[in-house]
Amino acid sequence: MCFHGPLSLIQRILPTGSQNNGLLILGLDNAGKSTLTERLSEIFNGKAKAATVQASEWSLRINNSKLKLWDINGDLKNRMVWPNYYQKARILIFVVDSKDAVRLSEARCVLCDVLLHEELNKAALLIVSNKKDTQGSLPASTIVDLMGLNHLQGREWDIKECSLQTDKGVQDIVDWIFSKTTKAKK
Ligand SMILES: Nc1nc2c(ncn2[C@@H]2O[C@H](COP(=O)(O)OP(=O)(O)OP(=O)(O)O)[C@@H](O)[C@H]2O)c(=O)[nH]1
Ligand SMILES: [Mg+2]
Repeated sequence: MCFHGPLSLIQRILPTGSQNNGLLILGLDNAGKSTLTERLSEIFNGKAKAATVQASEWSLRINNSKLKLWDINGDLKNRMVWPNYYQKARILIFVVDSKDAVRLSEARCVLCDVLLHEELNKAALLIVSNKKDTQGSLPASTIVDLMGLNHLQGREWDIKECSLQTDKGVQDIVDWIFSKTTKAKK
């Protein structure tokens, strides 16, 4: 299933800039994308800023260069604008709520739809299994199974567990982003 929306809505929130070197943060609503975005901004830039309503564009300072980051809302209505960002994404982070077992099948379908877009064929993919502080949080192995990640073919991907509330695991995500941006420069 693909989400394509009215042109007027799409044009309102087109990403700026032309390089294909951005970091795109996607996932279902309530997964923790904006919380992760603000944390990354604090870590890389030393400060956070409030997110806008539908999509927010950030600039992270990594190794004396800038990485554009887009955090787009994950509710059904806003998913139709996601494809406008695919061409600019070199890195894709897909955030899931590890305690929300009921919505993991929805997350799987949504990720599947995203990865069908060939603009993202070369993007490095990280699944962030968030909310590890919560009771009933599923282990990474279960997330991998339920999301069918082992069936992804011809794609570099990884999974990191974290709690954005306690900060546990966030450094691993930062290191992963760092390694991908450094690798891309070589
Ligand atoms: N317990 C817990 N709550 C979290 C964690 N990360 C985020 N939250 C909470 O989850 C809720 C949703 O977080 P957001 O970052 O707004 O989620 P989002 O993915 O940006 O959601 P949309 O913008 O609606 O697509 C907020 O109340 C956060 O405080 C976490 O690691 N643990
Ligand atoms: Mg958000």
